[in-house]
Amino acid sequence: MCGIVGAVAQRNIVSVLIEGLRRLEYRGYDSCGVAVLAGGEPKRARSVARVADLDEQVRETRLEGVTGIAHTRWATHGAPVTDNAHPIFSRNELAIVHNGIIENYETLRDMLRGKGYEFISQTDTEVIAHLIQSLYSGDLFAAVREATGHLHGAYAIAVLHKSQPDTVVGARQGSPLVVGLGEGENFLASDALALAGSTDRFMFLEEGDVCELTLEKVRVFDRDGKPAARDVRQVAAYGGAVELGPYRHFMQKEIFEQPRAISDTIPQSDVFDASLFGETAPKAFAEIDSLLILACGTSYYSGLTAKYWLESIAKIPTQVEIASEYRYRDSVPNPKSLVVVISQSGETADTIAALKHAQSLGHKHTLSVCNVATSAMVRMTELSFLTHAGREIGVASTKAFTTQLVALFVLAATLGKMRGNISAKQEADYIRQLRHLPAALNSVLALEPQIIAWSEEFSRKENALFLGRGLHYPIALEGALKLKEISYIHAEAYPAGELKHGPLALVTEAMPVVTVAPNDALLEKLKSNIQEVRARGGQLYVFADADTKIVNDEGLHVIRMPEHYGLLSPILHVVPLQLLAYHTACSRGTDVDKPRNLAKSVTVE
Ligand code: HGA
Repeated sequence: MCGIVGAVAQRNIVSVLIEGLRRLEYRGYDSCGVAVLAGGEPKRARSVARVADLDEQVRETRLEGVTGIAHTRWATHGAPVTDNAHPIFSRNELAIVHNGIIENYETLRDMLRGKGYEFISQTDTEVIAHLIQSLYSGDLFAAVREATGHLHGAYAIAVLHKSQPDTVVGARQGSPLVVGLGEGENFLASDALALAGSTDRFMFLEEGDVCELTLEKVRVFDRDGKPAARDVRQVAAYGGAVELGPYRHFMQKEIFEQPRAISDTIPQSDVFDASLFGETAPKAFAEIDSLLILACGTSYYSGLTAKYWLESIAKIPTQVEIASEYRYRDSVPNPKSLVVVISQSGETADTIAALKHAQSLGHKHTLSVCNVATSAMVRMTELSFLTHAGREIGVASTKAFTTQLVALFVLAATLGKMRGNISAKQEADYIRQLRHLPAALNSVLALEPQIIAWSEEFSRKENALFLGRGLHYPIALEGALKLKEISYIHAEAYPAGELKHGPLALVTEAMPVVTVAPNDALLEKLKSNIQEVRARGGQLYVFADADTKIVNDEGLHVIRMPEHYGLLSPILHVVPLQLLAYHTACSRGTDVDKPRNLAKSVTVE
């Protein structure tokens, strides 16, 4: 989603700002812009196309300056048109970029209109610009601190003012912001990644912080308005371009990277040890009596899969909840419940807010499963388990999902062992199966040509049903989500037993029914569900384990998966669904890596 880059330097900073935006591009955006102080005035360029177009504009117009801010916008308030693109100006004196949503913008807008401020854009951001300008009397840092006291909602901002040519002021509340420290120059960004190449020394701002960057100095005030010292951390943020190699899209590359990503995520240790989750994990895990998993989207589905593992392997009651629902409902907190938050980026606004909510309700032990070591989420939880998926560029998550599954399986096995529910032999078997997963995945990836043949059919459909049972129901959900996200085909997933309670009414020849059919205890039940669909003329597309004896027949198309992989089977069964969504989207000619209306890290509510 939105990205922020800012800099104060003694050299023309425009190329650094544009390069920073390029590094944040993969997150998804619909417009972008840059502003610098040039000749004592803020000057800007904005584009509703790509950062490459913005780059062309700044070259053509020779936009140059030593102090500047830049932004990629994912519109929340106001269409993605030039007038709404950031930087937003106030009276040609102040420029601001903003990530987040200001909830009381209507009240503030009325108040500021009353003071004579004219609103050019439809954004909520413009109220922040005019508010700071209205409070400005020669000290931008002070004006921003005062302004933040009036804002409700979430924001990370970077601001500059024509009267203070060597200053950029930032503030954060609910959206991430980091300060990058240079030699005689300083930077601001919504993600350290944006500044790779410019610095590797960072200060991660905390909630409510306001900072002032000048050439030689960075000052931070905390939410109580007191000067605050924030640790400086050395972070080697890899910002190099990720190569596409022989692949057509990043999503395809990331699907094929899963064997490597999974092998990097599987712990080296030959035993399941609580300390894999953090120093205090052995004590924390001994104190808990249940789990509460909070996540959104694909991460929510990895949580749903984990519930089956946690309850069957560790015999520990587990509740899984969509983060944006949990945070706004009355719940009954159990301080002995371990709160597990799952997010690829560790910046997902809804999940972070749900975590804070759980903490405020008295939940003591928290664990994040995340792909970014420096993320807000990892910093906020007592315990963490890092997935090693590597950078995921495609908006539709693939390798982040399967590595989350590995992490959550390790959690279930670790808790199972601590609670005396798995034997030493069982533990050794699980470790062996985990180690063999990359090879098993390679044989699933080899099914790609058969899946391509199916995708031709799918690309002509407008609806699809996905069925799974038990442990594979969340995999059906994930398969339907993938298809929706990138091919724009309407897809819904059901536990197969639910078919006769409603969705069977939709089944006709025109409705493909994708079925995940592992050879597990529910196979016979699933076979009956398959017959129910066939009896109504439905077209079934079944991913069946080799040993299920489900074979091609009229109305029944089968791709044979390898032998059944026990409890880890969901990690294999999701892969052909990713490939099916991918190739269907390619046949339909959609923008696979950047599907319409979606963004990579969902940093707004
Ligand atoms: N609300 C602002 C910024 C949106 C944002 O942070 N998106 O990720 C706008 O709509 O311009």
